[in-house]
Amino acid sequence: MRYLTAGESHGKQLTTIVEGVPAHLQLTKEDINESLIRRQGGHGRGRRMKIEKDLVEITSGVRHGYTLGSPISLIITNDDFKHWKQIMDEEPIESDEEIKRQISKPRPGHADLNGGLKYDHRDMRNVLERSSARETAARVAAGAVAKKILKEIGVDVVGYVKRIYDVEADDQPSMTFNDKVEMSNLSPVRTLDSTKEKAMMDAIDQAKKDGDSIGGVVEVCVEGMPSGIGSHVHYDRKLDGRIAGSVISINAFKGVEFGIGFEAAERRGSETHDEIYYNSTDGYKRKSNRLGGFEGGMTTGMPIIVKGVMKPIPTLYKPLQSVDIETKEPFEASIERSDSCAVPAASVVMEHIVAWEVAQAILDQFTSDTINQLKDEMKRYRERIREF
Ligand code: EPS
Repeated sequence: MRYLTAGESHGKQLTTIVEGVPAHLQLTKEDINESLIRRQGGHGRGRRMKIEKDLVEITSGVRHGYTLGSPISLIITNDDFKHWKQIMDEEPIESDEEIKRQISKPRPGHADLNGGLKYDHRDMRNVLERSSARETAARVAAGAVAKKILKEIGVDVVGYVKRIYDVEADDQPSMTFNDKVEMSNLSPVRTLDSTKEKAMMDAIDQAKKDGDSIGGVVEVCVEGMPSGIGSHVHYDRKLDGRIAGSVISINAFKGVEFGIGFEAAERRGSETHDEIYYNSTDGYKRKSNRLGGFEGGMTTGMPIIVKGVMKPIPTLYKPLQSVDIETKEPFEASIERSDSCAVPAASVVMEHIVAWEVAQAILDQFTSDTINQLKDEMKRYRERIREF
């Protein structure tokens, strides 16, 4: 299974093509819209999210509510395009002079300058339109398809906020998976720790008042995975490696860790690894999950627990120093409309990105021309490893 996305932030539409989805999977646009709507919310979002109503149109690969096994194309229209038609239209124009809202002032922290240098775009709008986190809507659409596949084989994925700026949510070890889904959906900052919600919102409001932005940490939990998904035999088949690469590819993400992660550096081996037990009902089990569900690039059968850190969004009302590429003179960075904190939305994005990698690894491992084939194979595999 693979996917491609296309689309500029203020262009006509975002397009996702997903290829390799098993046939006969029940899939409707409501399945995808639910994810898209979740991504749009969260305290700290800017005005753009009031303009957009992200709803998907399925234009291929699905007939009468079921996948055909052919490529699925998903379209999300940018409602803001009507305000940008002149600026973003694909038709040729007489002279470059006519191009409005050209950008010659690169914003620190964005792709503007590096992309401008690489692709020789002196109007750096040609870079920022694609580097914008708007693209994550298209990735969430792909992830929503992955989540549907996973649901059929008893694997569930949820993302939530662990930290915003200096406010850390406590772990909720007794919370069930469904509670996590419900709590994160009810919380304006998508956290499971309701006692920290107000402090998180206050931190966002304060940053906004100061013309600044803040980041945070999001966590994704995957339940229902059998052991042995991924592989130890080659670097690019290690599932934790694939997830890590994919998480870092989310706009503004700077770090990733599984389980205790960086804390492992401060612990002894005896306090780090997860001891192995066996009983005939469950098969092999661990009493702890310090390694976040991975050993040797493969799942251990414990929940996958992965965190990602998002830097503060670099579009600031509080100016940072930069250089105009036309005059080569210093200036204080231009003001663009922005979110002051998109960490709650990023938890939804990361949930879908992790779901994609997990589903892809499963489809790599088992025959999956049809969803029933995949279900049968997974059932047999779960039985085999229980008796191993
Ligand atoms: C973004 C800037 C803002 C965000 C946008 C990402 O958009 P605009 O420049 O139109 O105000 O709202 O995020 C989205 C559009 C989205 O769908 O998440 C940026 O510069 O990355």
